[in-house]
Amino acid sequence: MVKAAKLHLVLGDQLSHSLATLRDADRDSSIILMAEVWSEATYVRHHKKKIAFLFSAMRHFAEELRAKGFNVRYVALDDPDNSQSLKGEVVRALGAVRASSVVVTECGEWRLAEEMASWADMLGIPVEIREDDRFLCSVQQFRDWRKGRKQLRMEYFYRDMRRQHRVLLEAGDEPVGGKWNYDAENRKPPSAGLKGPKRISHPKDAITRSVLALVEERFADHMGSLDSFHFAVNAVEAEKELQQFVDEILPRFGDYQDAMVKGEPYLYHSLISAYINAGLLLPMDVIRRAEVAWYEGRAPLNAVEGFIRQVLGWREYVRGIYWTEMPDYAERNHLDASRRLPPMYWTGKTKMTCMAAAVGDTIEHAYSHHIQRLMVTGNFAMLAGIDPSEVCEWYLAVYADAYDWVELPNTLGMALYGDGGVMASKPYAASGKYIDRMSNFCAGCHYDPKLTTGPKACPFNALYWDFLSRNEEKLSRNPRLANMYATWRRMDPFKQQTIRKHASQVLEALDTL
Ligand code: FAD
Ligand code: DLZ
Ligand code: SF4
Repeated sequence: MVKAAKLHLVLGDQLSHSLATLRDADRDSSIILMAEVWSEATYVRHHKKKIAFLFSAMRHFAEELRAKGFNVRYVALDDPDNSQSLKGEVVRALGAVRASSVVVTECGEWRLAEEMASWADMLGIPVEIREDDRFLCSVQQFRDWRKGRKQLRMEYFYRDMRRQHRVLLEAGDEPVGGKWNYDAENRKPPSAGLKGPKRISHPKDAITRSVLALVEERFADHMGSLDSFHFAVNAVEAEKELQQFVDEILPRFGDYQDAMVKGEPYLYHSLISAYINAGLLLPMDVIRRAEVAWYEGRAPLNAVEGFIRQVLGWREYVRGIYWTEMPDYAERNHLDASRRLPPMYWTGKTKMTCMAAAVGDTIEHAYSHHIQRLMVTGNFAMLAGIDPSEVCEWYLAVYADAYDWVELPNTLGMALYGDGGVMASKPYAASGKYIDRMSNFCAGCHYDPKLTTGPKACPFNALYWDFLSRNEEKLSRNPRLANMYATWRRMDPFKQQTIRKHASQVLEALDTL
């Protein structure tokens, strides 16, 4: 039996050489364990591209560790002895090597964190769970930050993070340019013919090709296709994408952050979420690269500040919300929504051009950008009163960047208002008018964004008023919705009734819209 000082477990979304788990890994006596397991690959029916990306990135990371001289025990999904669970693989590894303890970095999902907390008793040896210092705000720091605050607002958290990490700051504690937030200059509707730049692609090496074959064979019934697999699968490739973003794309990130264009899934977004979340890029590196682009005059402040706010602000904020609100957060359903998720979310087959585009991009790329997630698929699910647990399961399965810590607050809290206002100060509810303004979807749609009732009416319109009306008790005291409720109340009662009747027909026909 080999004698190992410690067994260092690296999870699939922990592919960073600076990971706390590896801090004291020793080339002579440590064993580094990585395992592809059925339990992690199927706790939701992950998109095929998400599984392929992660398995290929895991295998590349294991090779890099071996090249650095570490002893890596890598268990592939089709290894005949694979127990197909992380716990089972830790037990099996400890049967093969005599380690005195297990070391792991805190994971990103409550279900696994709970399981890992019981490993020490089960194994009879210490299991050291280290803080994940790739994040810029620890869970304890976030807990301290929110203590005593009646209302949580990302903007104040973000300013504190800017001060703490000295990002886009003048010599004192003042923001560069005099303002903390340049959103007023962002978010333009798409100009005619707007197209995003061509993205770099990466050659598929032997590791990726063999993972693609494995995923095709074992996960045939999962959503999505493996055609034109375009993901970076190691840090060098992810860095190339970041470089292209900073050099060519970032300057227009702010302007078109909220724009949506048919056939242009990426526009000016960075596409780095899957890489940061899996550990191939580190958030602070990404932030500093964008910051330097502004200091060197290569990107305007509205774009750079807007981008940094997403990574330093929103990303850290949602993680803090997740760990300080769980476990009951996942069960919340403030608006008592209970409808089933319509099949269009899985097939993309619908006459609604905006939904077909958002779901179609998702099926093809395991990606759609923030506004499609929030204002199209999320908005529709909220207006239609779809059960949050079904919506959250969908988002967790279909995006390559999805892990519970980031998906849940964004979906349940931001998109569905299922947490009653912890994440968002008001529901992000919008009618077809918003989608028409921010996209080119409506021009070619079967439905008409200007109509609220009748067979050609945009389904978002009647659903929007119906949503406000049926949730009046819970929402009408929100000052940010006062204007909308005033408009609704001023409406002729017959018109109100006609709209609500049409909304109930739309809800009855959800499967065939
Ligand atoms: P960009 O638009 O280029 O933004 C830059 C980076 O900022 C992103 O890569 C990401 O790291 C960070 N970021 C931006 N917004 C957020 C946010 N709201 N929360 C956390 N990080 C943010 N993001 C995920 O990483 N995983 C998810 O599972 C996820 N689920 C979402 C579900 C819903 C309903 C909504 C509305 C948003 C969700 N987001 C999620 C946030 C956001 O949509 C994605 O991070 C973004 O679309 C990823 O694309 P990008 O890398 O091109 O981002
Ligand atoms: C998402 C995922 C998948 C699909 N497969 C694995 C796997 O086989 N092995 C592994 O260690 N991790 C995998 N992951 C990522 C984990 O689900 C992730 O570490 C936890 O959900 C915690 O964030
Ligand atoms: Fe979507 Fe309505 Fe516009 Fe059609 S008309 S694309 S359903 S917003």
